[in-house]
Amino acid sequence: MGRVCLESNLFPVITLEINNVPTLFIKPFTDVDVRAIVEFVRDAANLYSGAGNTILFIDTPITVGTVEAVERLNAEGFRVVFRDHHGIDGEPTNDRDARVVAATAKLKHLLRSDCTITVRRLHPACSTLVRQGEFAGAVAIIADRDPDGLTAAMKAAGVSYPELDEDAAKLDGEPQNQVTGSAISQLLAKGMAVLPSYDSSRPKEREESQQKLFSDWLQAVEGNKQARDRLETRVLAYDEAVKTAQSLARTGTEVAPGVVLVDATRKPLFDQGTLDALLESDPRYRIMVVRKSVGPIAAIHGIQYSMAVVKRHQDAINLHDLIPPQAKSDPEFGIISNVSFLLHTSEDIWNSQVLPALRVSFPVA
Ligand SMILES: [Mn+2]
Repeated sequence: MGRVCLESNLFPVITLEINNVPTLFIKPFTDVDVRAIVEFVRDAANLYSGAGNTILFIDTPITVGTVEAVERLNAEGFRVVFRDHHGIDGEPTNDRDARVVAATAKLKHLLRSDCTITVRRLHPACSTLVRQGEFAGAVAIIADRDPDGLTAAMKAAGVSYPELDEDAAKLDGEPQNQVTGSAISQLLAKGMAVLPSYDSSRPKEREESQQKLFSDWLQAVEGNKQARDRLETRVLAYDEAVKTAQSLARTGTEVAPGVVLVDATRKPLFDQGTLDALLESDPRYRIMVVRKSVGPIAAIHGIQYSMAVVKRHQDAINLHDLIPPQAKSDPEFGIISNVSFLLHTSEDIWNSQVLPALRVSFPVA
């Protein structure tokens, strides 16, 4: 360990060396993210001269930034292999989906058979898109910065265990199912559930905690007892967060037909999966909203509203219909949405656009 890697002063990043393969965990949204990817790969290539020229992108959201990073690496002579399950399932129904379809087409045109973009329905976990150790000789892996990205990158680099694919699908699913995997998987899920939320006064805190969590979990999978003990201490914090979620669930109010709102601004440390499960158990509710003082949008705008469609209504309700079709998913603009059943907005957008739409015409019963 320890030969890697990029240490940026501009922003914190999560990196691991998995079975000697430098791995960067990132969601490419901005020019800075694109630069981080390109520089990470260049550094990795310099450190490991002779390691071939293959770069694996796995579970990376298909954004304009992703396409740009792939184009630049391709132009620099790297062989980029792209495997992902964020493709649009069926016809695009809004501008955001259309942009993903366009970006997907660009990647497929550029990378041909090295580009596999499928859908979550067929591949609930990205680990099923790689064989164990298939990319053990890669120069670098670029992965999504979540447990699906981590498990897929580990398997690709050659670190796996029998239940990994099944666990990864749960880890990438609904919050209440994330903690239902194998014992080792639960340590990762519970650790993720109690990561500190992004706080602009301590911008590196969350990243550093997640870096340590990913690093300890990788080592625990490889059999390291101390790493496993450190993960167990995070489980104690998780148990507390479950209790807080239970008390928050009792405070939910219906703000529009079928829409329940919980104000968690005074109790930021709660378990999302527990809260979701309790709210979902009420048959009146189709959309759950949590008002938060923490998170990427709250860091910029003060407050954020995080919406999720109840599982049984996810086919019928698309939260992207609540925001202008040309709206960009970017915390700076007060909107984050990568999937149709999750939407985060600033308080301004919630009050001026989302809540009025929910009250007047949405969701269609
Ligand atoms: Mn994923």
